[in-house]
Amino acid sequence: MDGQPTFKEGTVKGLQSVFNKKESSGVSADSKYKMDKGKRFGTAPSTRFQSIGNPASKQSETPQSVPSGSVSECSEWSMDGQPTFKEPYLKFQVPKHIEIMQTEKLINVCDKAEGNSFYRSTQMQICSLNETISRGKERQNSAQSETVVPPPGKIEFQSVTTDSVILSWGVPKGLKGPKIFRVKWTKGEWIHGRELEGYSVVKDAHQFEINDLELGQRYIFSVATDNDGNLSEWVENFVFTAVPAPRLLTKTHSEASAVTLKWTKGENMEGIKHQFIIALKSQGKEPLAIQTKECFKTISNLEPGTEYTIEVSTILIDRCSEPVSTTILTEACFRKVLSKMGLEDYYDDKLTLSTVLEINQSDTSESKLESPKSYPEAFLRKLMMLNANARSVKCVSKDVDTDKQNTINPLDLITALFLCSDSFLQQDMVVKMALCQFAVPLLMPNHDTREITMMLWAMREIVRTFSPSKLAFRNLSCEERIVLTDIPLLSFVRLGRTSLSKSQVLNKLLSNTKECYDIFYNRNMEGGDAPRKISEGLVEMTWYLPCGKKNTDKFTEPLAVANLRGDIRDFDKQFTFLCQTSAAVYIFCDESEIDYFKHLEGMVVEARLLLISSIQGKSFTLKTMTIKPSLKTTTVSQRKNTESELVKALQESVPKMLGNCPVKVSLANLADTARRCDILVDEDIDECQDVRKNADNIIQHIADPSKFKEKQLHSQGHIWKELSLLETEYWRLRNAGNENIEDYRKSLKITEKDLKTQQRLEIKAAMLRFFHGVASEVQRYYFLKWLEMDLENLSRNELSDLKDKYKELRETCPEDTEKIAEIDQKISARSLRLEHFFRECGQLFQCANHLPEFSSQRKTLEQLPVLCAQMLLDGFPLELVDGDVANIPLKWITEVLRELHKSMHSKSKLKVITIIGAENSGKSTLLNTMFGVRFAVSKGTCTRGAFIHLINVNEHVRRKLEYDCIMIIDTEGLKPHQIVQDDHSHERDIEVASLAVALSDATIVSVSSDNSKEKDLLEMVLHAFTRLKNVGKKPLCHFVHTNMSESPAVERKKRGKELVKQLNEVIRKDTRMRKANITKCSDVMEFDRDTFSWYMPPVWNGTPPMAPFSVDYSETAHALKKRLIGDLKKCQGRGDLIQFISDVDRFWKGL
Ligand SMILES: Nc1nc2c(ncn2[C@@H]2O[C@H](COP(=O)(O)OP(=O)(O)OP(=O)(O)O)[C@@H](O)[C@H]2O)c(=O)[nH]1
Ligand SMILES: [Mg+2]
Repeated sequence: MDGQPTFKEGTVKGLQSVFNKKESSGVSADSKYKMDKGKRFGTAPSTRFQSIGNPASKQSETPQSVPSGSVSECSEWSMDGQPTFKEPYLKFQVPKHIEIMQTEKLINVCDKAEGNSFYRSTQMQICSLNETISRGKERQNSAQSETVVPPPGKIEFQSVTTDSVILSWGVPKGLKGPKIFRVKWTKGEWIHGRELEGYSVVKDAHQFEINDLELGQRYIFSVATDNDGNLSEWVENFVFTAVPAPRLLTKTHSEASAVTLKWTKGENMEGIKHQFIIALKSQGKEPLAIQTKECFKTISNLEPGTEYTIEVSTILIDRCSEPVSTTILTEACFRKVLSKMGLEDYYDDKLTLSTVLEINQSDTSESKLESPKSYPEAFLRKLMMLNANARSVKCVSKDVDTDKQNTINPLDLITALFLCSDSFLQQDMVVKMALCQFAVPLLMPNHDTREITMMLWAMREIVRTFSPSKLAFRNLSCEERIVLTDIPLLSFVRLGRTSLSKSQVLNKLLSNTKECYDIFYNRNMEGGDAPRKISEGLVEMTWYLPCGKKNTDKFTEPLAVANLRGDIRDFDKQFTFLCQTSAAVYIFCDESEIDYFKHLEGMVVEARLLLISSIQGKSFTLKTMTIKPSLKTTTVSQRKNTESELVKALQESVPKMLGNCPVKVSLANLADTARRCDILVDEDIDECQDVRKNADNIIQHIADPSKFKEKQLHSQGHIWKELSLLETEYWRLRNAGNENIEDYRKSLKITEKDLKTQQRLEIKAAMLRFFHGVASEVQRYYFLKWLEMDLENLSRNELSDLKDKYKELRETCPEDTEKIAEIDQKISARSLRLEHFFRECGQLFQCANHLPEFSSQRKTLEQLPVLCAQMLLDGFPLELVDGDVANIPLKWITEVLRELHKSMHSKSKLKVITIIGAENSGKSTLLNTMFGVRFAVSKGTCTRGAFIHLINVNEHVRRKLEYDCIMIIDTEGLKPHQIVQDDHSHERDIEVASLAVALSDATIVSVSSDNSKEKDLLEMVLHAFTRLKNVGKKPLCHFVHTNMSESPAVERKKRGKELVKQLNEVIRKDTRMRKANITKCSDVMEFDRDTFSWYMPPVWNGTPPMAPFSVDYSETAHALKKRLIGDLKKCQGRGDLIQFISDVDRFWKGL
């Protein structure tokens, strides 16, 4: 009561003070010197305290050094009254003037103390600052009039945690030399009269750390300057120790208008009564706060498709912790998202391929994107033309807000389109996306039905050529249907949000070149940062395929790579599926979240698990993780500080993870796992599976394609071949010699009649199955697709080898025509594709009139043209000229086209575009790119004969263009060195080209970049143009130079002029043409001197198979298409399909 500190009940286990020491180890004076466990006051947790050296006193003379953070317990007292510390604890110096009498609990009674004494609670003095105080008092008394000890500056708190505080104070004004400060603190409102929590003396430091405080409590701190025993005024400040924040906040469920969250209590909160406050924030909305006692909460009435930041804090009495937060995106109102993109009608009534391929405004005029409703079409049109920029669709407005509203994440766009497309358009999109090197959907979420679907059917059409190490060293490659190929699967997923873009890391990992391809769409790309509303949970897939060149390939073996969009916590099914199917799963996560994996302990995981753990997104460490029997992580790489270091580490890790015998699986075999994980498989629907059996049934009976054709497709065998010879001879009179033409033709007719009697109309088992397969309208497309794919699988390797040999011979020994003819024959014999089945249909149909009029078989056969017409409308090509016999089954074609005309309600005014040119010069590829069609271009196929595709003109532009559809004719390549054969079939290429030119309104002539063959080729082209007399019109003509590297416009113009010169030169030297009064190329074709010559860049932007399709190629093809469509309008009218039928008949016979 006399202003001296007294002791209350309790025990002081030790009294320590730590003085600022400069560590001998070189640790700066700022280092924290930790005291022993500290004084324990009453029931309060032990309090550790540390003084933190003042940088200004670094040169402190105090000799002892104490290692930073060492804690010692005061255990005995030295003779001079100073406490010492037992080994291994270090000795601390306690100021001499503090006389420790006995450890006791302290209370502060010296708020305005002139000196300090310490009393036991029994009021018995146990420690005093006797000497100092008395001396101090004296001095003070005497100096009171002279000097007042300046107090320390304001107390500030450098750090406040749940159990520690670092306080600092300012330097006392005007005080020189070493300084001593007294620090005392207590819990509660007032320091005066309260039980002291702690007391310390700090020398030459202005900072002090106190540990082991109670959480969420108000602490008052007082500091006074001690100048040689004289105390200044006490400076006071208070602070609340932090309340522990809740932990592991996760979203357990979310839908359009509600979300359920759970979390765990903060550290050390067990047994302490507290609550939580949930704050809900969203841009443009009033924040909302909800209080709860539980560790979970369902929040309802949220806005669909909106991003919310949710913060949860602990509340302890009136104190609130720091919040833990998470951002959630409520599920969008699915239909609303579709409606924004103008797709709502297609969710129930799916988009089809033929609609997408229609000619519309974008082919006739420059149209700008005006709203998100135009995005789907813009994307699809570009994708159909294999434009690798297809995903960058955005309408630009001047207004930033409108701009933001119009932005749609391309992943949402792609998801919406897949959900609104029929299975065949899906297949087509996937094939084209793969060619553009876009990742394709593997697991497709439907936020409407909450189902997830494995897109196996959609991926079935992807065929890729690559060169794994076992083939690379022999310079070979293989062509494989990717879903049937056993390839190890690597999955990449994330836990929580990561600062790093997983997709971008993957793009860098999988790109062979420095310039990385945007395989996976990522947040750094246009629209990539827009919130994903319906594509969360999407698993995309791509493949790394080696080209076999050491300097190019990043990996020598093929890899399948899956990428889950969204947090694994939200997409359990997808994550489980990936863990069960992948060889390795790489998980991006933050170090602080690793505890989450405890949830997975004991789970059966087939894949090796790897963590790419980051510390607040700043550095990354690769760790392996096992969760059985319990969670264990092992670091396998040093810390990587940059993205490129991480990519490099991953590149090294992948082969190591896969080892020598990685788990390889084909996607087709993963369907069972998907079903077990409650994931639907797109091809499980009845209409797809029922006809699969039919197709399988046909395939099972094909051991040898050529024998199969002989036995099961016998109508197209030798009789048809001989009949074709006779027919064409009847029209062309090649061997008539001097014989009377009438007599000669009569004799041919007699032979023909004989042959026809030998024709047996016998429908074999395979054809019966085929008819069964195509009978149902719903199932037809599935059946044809199964059969087409299965047939291709059957002979792909053999045909691919034969085609390689053929190509090699043509290039190295073009004069060895016999050998070339032999291989050509083999290719023809071994080929078995859909067109062979349709040929058989044609032949059977042509003989149907041999059957009794009302027989069921005849009825079936008579239905075939209708089916075939429907197929054409659905986007399958039709064989116009049978490449094996060099003939057109005229009756059949006529009937099919007539049925087509009927199906189009007699609105079939058409224009015809054809392509002719050098073999293997990319003709089919160009047409496919221009019109999105599917002429055969795979490694093992070459076009034989001619095929047609029909493209509809959209209702909106029909009137403008004045035609209803475009017929596209792809033809067999012209071969400069003719194959010697005795049956004139070697003239097939030129006949086909001539027919195509005669039928066309516009002809594209494809000239390969190989100059040595250009002259021969131009000669053949001109022959094709002049062979048919009396056609009555000249087609528009464009010359396309394929595989051209960039050349300046001036040079192109020059080359265009040279080309005209070259053509005229050929005509001048050609006697046949001169005879026909043709003196210049403009006599046989229409062309614009300045613009008729086109230069197509190489199709691949880099080295395939990892290179994407060239954007330049696609855009040049688009420009050509637009030009042609515009020009076609100017051509004189040619009538409708009925007219076309008669043209085919007239021109084929008149060749
Ligand atoms: N590297 C490269 N390959 C190309 C290019 N254009 C086409 N190809 C490839 O060459 C092969 C043949 O292309 P097609 O489009 O079938 O050529 P085509 O002229 O129709 O061939 P035929 O019908 O057999 O005369 C295919 O594998 C194409 O992918 C090109 O510019 N560069
Ligand atoms: Mg072709």
